[in-house]
Amino acid sequence: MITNGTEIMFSIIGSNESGKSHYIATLIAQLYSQAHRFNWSCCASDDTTMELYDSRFRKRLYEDRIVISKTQAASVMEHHPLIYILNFDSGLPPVTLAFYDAAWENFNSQESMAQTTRYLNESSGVIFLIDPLQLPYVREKFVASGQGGETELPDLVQANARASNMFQRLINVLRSKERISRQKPQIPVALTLSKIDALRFMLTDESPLFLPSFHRRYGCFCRSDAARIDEYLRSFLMAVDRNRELLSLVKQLDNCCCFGMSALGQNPKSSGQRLRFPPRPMRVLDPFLWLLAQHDRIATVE
Ligand SMILES: Nc1nc2c(ncn2[C@@H]2O[C@H](COP(=O)(O)OP(=O)(O)O)[C@@H](O)[C@H]2O)c(=O)[nH]1
Ligand SMILES: [Mg+2]
Repeated sequence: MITNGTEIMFSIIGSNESGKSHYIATLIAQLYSQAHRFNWSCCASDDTTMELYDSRFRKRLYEDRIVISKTQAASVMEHHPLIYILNFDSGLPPVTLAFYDAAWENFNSQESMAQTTRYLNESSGVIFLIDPLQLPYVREKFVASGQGGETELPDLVQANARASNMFQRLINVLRSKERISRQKPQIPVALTLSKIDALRFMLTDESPLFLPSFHRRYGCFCRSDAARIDEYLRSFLMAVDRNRELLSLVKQLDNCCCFGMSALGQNPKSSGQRLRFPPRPMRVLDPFLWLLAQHDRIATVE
């Protein structure tokens, strides 16, 4: 995702099957459906964007109710990003958002990651997606709890695409972008757990992830809501990431906040990749609102 016009750019990065394509699809839908709440308006900037969104994302997810296929999303959209313009009622300068749905292979080495996200170098923020179902401890618990078998889980990614390796690679790319070798990169990074719907079996209903969003209630970015979830997810990672790899990487960043979201609000792996009901996104906007707030584009409340 890239925003310019005012030279603000964001990137979405994550390993294979971490949920990038579905995230982009539902984030764009939310930019429209939540416009009244957040006092912005969103419009597609060109015909290609409208056609691509319609054929690759909207029709599949919302009409045919099947998941977005891998090749489908990546191949075309790497060359034709979806471009939208977000106008704010507040009169703040609009931002242009460009979404590249990159193929996962391209994040498997530092060099190719930097190339694929040509714009990572110019990014003003990163949403880094981690699929919790790819964390070995969560997988074990998922199977042991009788939630489903291995077939209902995402394929395990190769070692070099593991979330922690990819996260380290991202930090290295950001360090070289900021031309620092040891210090912490300053750029805001939203460490975002995807597919939180599938974690319900491990978490209580009182988990802040499943409580109504205060950002939505107030129509702006709510700091205490984000802080609650950040704290909650840090303890969650402490418990499930037994080698503490992810948390130690978080400490290598100057400005990192943890988020959780679900694009679909259901696990299509358990229903042959067909959706049982239309997408019911959960907290998809949270990391995006945080990045907008980091760049003073939306109002913030405590
Ligand atoms: N439970 C659950 N599964 C999801 C969700 N979003 C995606 N998935 C599953 O994860 C798979 C990979 O998602 P995708 O967006 O293609 O990942 P990408 O490779 O990073 O683009 C999909 O085929 C779905 O089975 C979600 O919100 N919840
Ligand atoms: Mg994809």
